[in-house]
Amino acid sequence: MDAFKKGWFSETGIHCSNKVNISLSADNILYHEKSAWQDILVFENKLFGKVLVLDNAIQCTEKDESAYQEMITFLPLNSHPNPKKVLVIGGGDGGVVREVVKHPSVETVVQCEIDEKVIEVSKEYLPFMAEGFKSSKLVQHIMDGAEFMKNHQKEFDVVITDSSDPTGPAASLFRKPYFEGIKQALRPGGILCSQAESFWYDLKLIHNMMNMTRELYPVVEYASVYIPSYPGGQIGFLLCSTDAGTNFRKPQHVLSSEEVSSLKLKYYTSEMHTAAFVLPGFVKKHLYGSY
Ligand code: SPD
Repeated sequence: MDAFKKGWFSETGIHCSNKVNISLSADNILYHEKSAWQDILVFENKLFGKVLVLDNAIQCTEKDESAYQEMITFLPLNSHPNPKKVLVIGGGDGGVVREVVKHPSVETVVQCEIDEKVIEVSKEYLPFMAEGFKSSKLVQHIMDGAEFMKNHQKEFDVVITDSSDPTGPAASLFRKPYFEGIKQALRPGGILCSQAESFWYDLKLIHNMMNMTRELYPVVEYASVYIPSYPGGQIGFLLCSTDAGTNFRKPQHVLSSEEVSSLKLKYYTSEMHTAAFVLPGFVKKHLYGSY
């Protein structure tokens, strides 16, 4: 694999038009195989810890995964008045399920992951994320989430899409029919949160995602998170609500510092929730039309 040169892993992603390399020293390769769906790599870096890579794109590192998993989970869950049933599409490493099951009002988490191998690899090499799989709240299906939703209408309070990049097995998760499917799967007042890439490299894609979902949902927002191991050091989430009264910037439940600590949250606080919607001027102008 070209990505390994002299002990370094390099992500040369489509985001960066193959003009930027994000490199981490691969100090110890723990696993590298092709599944039926994608290339799966796990290695160790002395600074970032264990690193999961799918099809040459870094998915998570031990050092900063909490930022992604907590925000993609608690932004939608704490924007809903009483989330009881949650659907996670993708998320085979288990980090998002680990966070969803922490939420006190959540009774059931259904997960649809298409690639069983990612779950197996995570259980073996990334137990700090796979721990969510042990929860009795979890019902797991190895299948395409879009197919699953066709037979599960008006069933979920929150749908979370924890996908890899918009190429390969995840490409359809960034298109309008997928967001129409989620709308059907949501109960009244339901909320969706989807991985929506970086404003530094994917502003056009984010703009398209927001425009297509504005035709389906009365409230559509983009929230931003710092993740040093992703290209641009940043990634964002698309949040849509079926309830016109939803204000994503104002969490329904403000967490006390005792709650932040008992939920073992490292990145998410109610302040970070609100701050995630404050965007740089050029991003705000492009996505919302004014500064
Ligand atoms: N560009 C990489 C985006 C990765 C998003 N998926 C992360 C999976 C963490 N559970």
